Amino acid sequence: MKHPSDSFLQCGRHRLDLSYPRVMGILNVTPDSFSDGGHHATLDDALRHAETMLAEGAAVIDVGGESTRPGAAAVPVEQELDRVIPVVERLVRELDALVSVDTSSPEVMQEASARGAGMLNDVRALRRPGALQVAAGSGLPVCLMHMLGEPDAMQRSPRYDEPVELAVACFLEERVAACEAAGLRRERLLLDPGFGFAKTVEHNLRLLNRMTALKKLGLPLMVGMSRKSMIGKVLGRAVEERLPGGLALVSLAVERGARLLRVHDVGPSVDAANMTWAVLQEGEEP
Ligand code: 9MG
Repeated sequence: MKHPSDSFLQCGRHRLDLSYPRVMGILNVTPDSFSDGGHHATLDDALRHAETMLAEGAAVIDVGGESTRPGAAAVPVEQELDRVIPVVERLVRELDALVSVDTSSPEVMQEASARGAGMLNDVRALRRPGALQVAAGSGLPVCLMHMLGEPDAMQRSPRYDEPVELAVACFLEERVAACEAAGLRRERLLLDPGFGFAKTVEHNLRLLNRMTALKKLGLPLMVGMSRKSMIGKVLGRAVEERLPGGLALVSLAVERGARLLRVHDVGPSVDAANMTWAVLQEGEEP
């Protein structure tokens, strides 16, 4: 397997090798992701879950304290800090994990990077006031995701005046330019088409099929489709029945160039990604 030096992302103290597909495990620390009360129990649960995902092969743990589901309400920044920062600290200190923080708030980015987070994942692509400057100053890699509008309104009637993959590529190109202008070098960026964010099922399917349009931007691609409604709508499956459909999407995303896969079900996704990658390494038909 080749390890070109430009396939490594320096994530704080960790180096993330993206010369082959890697898996990011999702760790939601929103109240609806925990079954019961006590703060201590919640933290311990989060830690145990992260430990399991690392043992199953997750390269990164993505910690989020604000739901980005369609219709989700905004969370005050103090609450987001209270939810996220203690988890980041313990993941870093006790598990030496490479932690990504799923946030759009500059305050959370700042605090998380000071406590040892290794990556920032922003579904708003650093468009909140101050986010660009804080992210640039953090020295961390950043995932820029495409989304039109805000989570509370985005699924009402998403419309694009051009093929969706071109609209997404154009948006991401513009955000990369904004990052570079703010001193955040492109070597620190990952790009994400934002499956399920202001997109119909048809948009999502087309975007995955045509993801090579984004590969042309020359930056590592991250995707998140795990358990999303696009699987439910195509297959008629409830959330807890979406793993087989999700694994098919992992495999296709790897084939279409994704190098970081954000998932709930880490073990099966690692296998799906590695199996697909093994096939791809043997070359294509002439
Ligand atoms: C936080 N979050 C939820 N879905 C996501 C996706 O598809 N990509 C990224 N980067 N983050 C996501």
